[in-house]
Amino acid sequence: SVCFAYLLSILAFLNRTRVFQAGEGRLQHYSMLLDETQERLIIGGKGILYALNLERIIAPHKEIHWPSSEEQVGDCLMQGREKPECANYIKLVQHYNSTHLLACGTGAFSPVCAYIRVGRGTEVNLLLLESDHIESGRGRCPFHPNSPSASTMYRGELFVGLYTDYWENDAALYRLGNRSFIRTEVGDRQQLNEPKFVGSTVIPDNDDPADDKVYYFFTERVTNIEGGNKAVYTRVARVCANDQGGQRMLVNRWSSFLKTRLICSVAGPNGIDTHFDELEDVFVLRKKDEKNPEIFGLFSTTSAVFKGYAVCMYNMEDIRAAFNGPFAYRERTDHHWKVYDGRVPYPRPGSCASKINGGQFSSSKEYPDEVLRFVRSHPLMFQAVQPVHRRPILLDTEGGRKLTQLAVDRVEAEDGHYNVLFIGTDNSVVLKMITIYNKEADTVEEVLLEELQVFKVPVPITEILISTKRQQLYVGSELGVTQIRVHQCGLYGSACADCCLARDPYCAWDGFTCSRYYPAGLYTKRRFRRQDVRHGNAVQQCNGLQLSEKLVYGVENNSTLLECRPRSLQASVTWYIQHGVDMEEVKGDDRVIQTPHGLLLLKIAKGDAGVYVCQSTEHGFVQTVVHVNLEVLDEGKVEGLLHKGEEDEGDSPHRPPPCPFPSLPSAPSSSKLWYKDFMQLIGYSNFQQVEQYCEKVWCVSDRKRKKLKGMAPKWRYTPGAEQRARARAPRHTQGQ
Ligand SMILES: *[C@@H]1O[C@H](CO)[C@@H](O)[C@H](O)[C@H]1NC(C)=O
Ligand SMILES: *[C@@H]1O[C@H](CO)[C@@H](O)[C@H](O)[C@H]1NC(C)=O
Ligand SMILES: *[C@@H]1O[C@H](CO)[C@@H](O)[C@H](O)[C@H]1NC(C)=O
Ligand SMILES: CC(=O)N[C@H]1CO[C@H](CO)[C@@H](O)[C@@H]1O
Repeated sequence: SVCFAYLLSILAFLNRTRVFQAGEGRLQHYSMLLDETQERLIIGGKGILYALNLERIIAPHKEIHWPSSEEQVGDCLMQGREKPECANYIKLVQHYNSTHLLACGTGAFSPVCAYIRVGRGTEVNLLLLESDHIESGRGRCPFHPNSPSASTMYRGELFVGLYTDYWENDAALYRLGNRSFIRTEVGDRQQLNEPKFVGSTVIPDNDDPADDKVYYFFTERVTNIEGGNKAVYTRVARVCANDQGGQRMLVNRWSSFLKTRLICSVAGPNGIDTHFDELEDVFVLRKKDEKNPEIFGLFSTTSAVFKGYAVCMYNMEDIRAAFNGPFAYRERTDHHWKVYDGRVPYPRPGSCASKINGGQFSSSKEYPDEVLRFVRSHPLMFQAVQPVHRRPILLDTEGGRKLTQLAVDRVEAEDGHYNVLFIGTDNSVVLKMITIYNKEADTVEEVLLEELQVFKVPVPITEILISTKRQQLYVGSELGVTQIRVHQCGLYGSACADCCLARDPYCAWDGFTCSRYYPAGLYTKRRFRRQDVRHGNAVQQCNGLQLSEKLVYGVENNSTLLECRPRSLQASVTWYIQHGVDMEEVKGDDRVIQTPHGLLLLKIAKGDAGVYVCQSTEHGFVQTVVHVNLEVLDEGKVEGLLHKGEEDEGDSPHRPPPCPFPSLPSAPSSSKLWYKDFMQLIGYSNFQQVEQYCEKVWCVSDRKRKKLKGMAPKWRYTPGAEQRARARAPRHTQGQ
């Protein structure tokens, strides 16, 4: 299937992708902003901002240059920095208000921010840097181009996690408003300990905006009992968006900062879990219910046991439960964390100044000191957040490639909703996958739908944005940005079975071809669609439509091969023989041998005739690949028929079989020699058409070829066909 997917990816590259290439080195460290209302993709690069057309990113675009001044570059070099670092890398672009974007850059180790005027309506092409209002970017943009940061804009205020200083000693979660700022405590390792910021987002708690919370996702170091600084954990932290800090203490400091651990682990063989603790990327999948998005994390592990990647999914319900649960507490840093079971002051530390507290507090500045002291000394919750199903929805332990980015689309299919994962790698590939949870077995099935190569040369993918509205992905690397449609159903071919087996929730068979699936109701007419993402059951969906069926003639006492090659190489194959509605598994023996090409029957007997069903099993899912109807002719009759075909040109009601199998030496007595038969048999498997096959094998005359052409097999399997097929078997006798 990897090979198949690769082929698809090449095809896909031809007309599904568009690549925007920026100037040399422009996109080394950059930021991307999707602006769906204005149909723009904003990219902040090295000393430059691009505004691309979302529909066609290679259409003529706007750009503005914003380099560091010579003086700034000079200062930067004086400080001993390398030339490439001494530039204005634009690491932050956010919507600021209805007329302006906020952009911040590293400014050659002297962060700067500016407002970019963007057009609306008729001025859609406007892109203007307000160059007389350049502000300091400290606390908004890191100094170093490589430094991790995460930001989100909410009601005109910027929430950002970053290193705020030149030496990268001061990590902080900041909020910068019109006149005020608020941040985590300087140098408080209980709050943040060498964090690597990955993402942040605002999620409402209920219908009261005063309870809206900002969530930050990051990794940090944890001190173990021995006082060493070894392990890394992934954290989710949250603050109230309206936090005003304290009045006498915690002035300009969060009065609501709490954090806990995000777990993503698998059970090991010896009962020891392997934890994926390094968060690589996070994706917040918004739903109609804004309060309950699904959170997806892409994690890696560098455990000694194995290296690999995992995707875990979290419910807001579980995240909230952890924050509403007990606080963690330890007597000294060399003690274990325990549940804090003392008195918790009121209002509950970490809650927002809102109606939740009876409207008693209009601002956190009114909170009792006791509450502020508590939150300051107990920032950690005792309960960690477990992923949905308590396990990853996806595991990648193959090694060889790195997974770097994650985006998720929620797709409605005939049999429910699917989360389609788009996972960026370090070698220009985006994996498009779905995962299916089996409740009964408590297992997760991963289905690789497509492997999309988005750049022609291998390069790490550093950004994936998705526009659900446009059904497009925007995939960034240092080479440029590729726009790619999230589906191309036509690639799965026009057959019902192929479309169904692809299990792509975007696609369904519409009676003619594999095309985009739209749920009923979206269009007035409900169309005829065949789709089964959960099981890929083509037999059920496409029965009587397009199932692969074959008629094979075997000659008594000779050999024949019943071909069956599932599309996926990982699939295991089982053969059945059909008896009416029952199917009996074919047990291999000296005479009946399973090969990678199909079922080889040596020294066929009359009793071998019947309908053979080849089923492939992959990840516990069973698919029927082909039905083969084997008819057995006796040797003498075949000989007779061959001659008869030449003598009798008339329209005989007893027509000869279209294509008997070639002559072969009689079956060897020892099963070890069967491969000779086998090699000879598969030598013909390149010929797909029966006529071609017959020509090759029998070298029939032109006259005869014409005759055979009209006899291409038309047999299709339908229930009860077995009996009919038998009844149809040639009844002529020798010498007729
Ligand atoms: C948006 O912000 C910019 C920069 O502060 C300001 O000049 C502009 O007037 C604001 N626009 C609106 C509509 O408030
Ligand atoms: C900051 O200004 C915006 C408008 O630009 C306003 O909506 C918001 O309420 C202000 N925030 C604070 C904290 O004053
Ligand atoms: C097939 O072989 C068996 C012995 O192996 C023989 O008895 C039988 O007559 C053969 N059948 C035909 C049609 O040649
Ligand atoms: C029709 C056909 O292929 N017949 C062959 C079966 O095998 C014998 C040897 O056992 C050949 O002689 C026949 O030609």
